[in-house]
Amino acid sequence: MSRYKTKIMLMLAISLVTSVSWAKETFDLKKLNMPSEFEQKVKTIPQDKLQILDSSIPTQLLGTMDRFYQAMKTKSTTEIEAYLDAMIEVQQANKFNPETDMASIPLNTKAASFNGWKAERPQNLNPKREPGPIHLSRYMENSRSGVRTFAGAPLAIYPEDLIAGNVDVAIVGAPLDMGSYYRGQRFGPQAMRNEYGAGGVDMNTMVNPSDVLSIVDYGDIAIDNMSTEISVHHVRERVREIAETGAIPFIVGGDHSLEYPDIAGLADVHGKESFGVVHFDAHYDAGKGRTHWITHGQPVYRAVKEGHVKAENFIQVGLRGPWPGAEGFEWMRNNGMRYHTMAEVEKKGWKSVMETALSEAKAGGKKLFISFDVDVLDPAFVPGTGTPVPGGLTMREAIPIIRGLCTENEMVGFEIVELDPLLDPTYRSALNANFIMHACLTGIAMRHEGITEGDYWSELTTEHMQPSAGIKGKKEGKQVVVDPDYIK
Ligand SMILES: [Mn+2]
Repeated sequence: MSRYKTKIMLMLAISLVTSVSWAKETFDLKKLNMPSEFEQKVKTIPQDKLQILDSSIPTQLLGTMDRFYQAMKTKSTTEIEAYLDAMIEVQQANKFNPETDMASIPLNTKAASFNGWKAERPQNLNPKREPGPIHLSRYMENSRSGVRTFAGAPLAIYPEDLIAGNVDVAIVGAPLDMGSYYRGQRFGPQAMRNEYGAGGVDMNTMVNPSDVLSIVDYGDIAIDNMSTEISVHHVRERVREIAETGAIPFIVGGDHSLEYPDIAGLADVHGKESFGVVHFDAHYDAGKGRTHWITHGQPVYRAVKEGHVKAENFIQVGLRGPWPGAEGFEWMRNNGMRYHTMAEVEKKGWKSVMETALSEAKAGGKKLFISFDVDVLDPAFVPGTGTPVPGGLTMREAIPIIRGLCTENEMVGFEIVELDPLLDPTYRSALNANFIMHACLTGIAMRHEGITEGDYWSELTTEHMQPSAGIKGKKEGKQVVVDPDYIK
């Protein structure tokens, strides 16, 4: 028997077995709740054809089952059967067919440069230096001088640099955009390095994370821009490497596929189910059962499914738009997941929703990871993202909750994803992304200084204390003395 014939026989056998086992669990037609008029008409149609009515195809075509039955009212039995056959054909066409489909295009494992995208330079070619963060500017204070880095921070290249520098936060770029069909997120890290806002004092609290913490720019993680699957594996290794030194990884994407390797890499170090996640996003990103196992629409499902984070320690904030439908919300409910939609914000107000989310994050009693998709912000603030949805958070809403979460919880990591500077010819998307990152850096710095209340405010910047402060200043000789010859 030829190999081809064997294959056909095997397929026949498989389909026979599956159809037999399928027939055994007899399908209950009652489940369909068919209107009696329709039931009468389809009496002579084989029952296995009617089973298509239990799939999503009739509602995909006609919206609701009511509308389907309405449309069938004027049809004859023959016409209905033809309609069912057509739907069965659609169902079959959707499925993987080993005869015509390639499940994957195999990689060329013979390529001399198969791992070229991530192979490391031999370190002995580098000039000798003491390990530790390297400043890329010859100037003391001008953070715009030298080479641009995240938050104007010094650079670190190897884990030894993180250890020697006692680094608290390592900000690392992950320029991956293959997980999104709207590309350009790979330019996120360079846009955030070029824009300001991630460094310096925070006026709300008068805490300066750049002074309090040892922060570094850890460069960009190598990405195979032809493959999300291969890239996420390497991202996981690099996130793990940072966390192993005790530094908190801040991952700058890149698309939201990164949430999966970021969470998995942290779970490798801190332990599975050892931390909670607050996911800021217009979308819930818990898609499942798709052709590709990992895309920017599925990291949440994958992280939960592999057991890195418990659904009940997962909080979603900012959901809106057309996705998910009821099924997605039911999945979250059934798995103990918390969610705060923009609809809830409309109903209860931001302050109330923010307080609930903050207390839920703390109540978990776990360490925390924040996943911040910039599309949680209104497109007015971030037009530079691939899947914008109107009606989002303002910067004034987002900043206090991020700062609060990073102050009140022990952070294991933070990611900011989906910034696509190609879609925003202005500065604002990257600027706002930097200020969000700064809010979390500030929170971590506050905690470092012993402040653990998320709603802490600097008295100096929130109360002018006049006239008493001015009177006191005058008494102490601290007031400006008028000099009529000033700059003459
Ligand atoms: Mn997302």
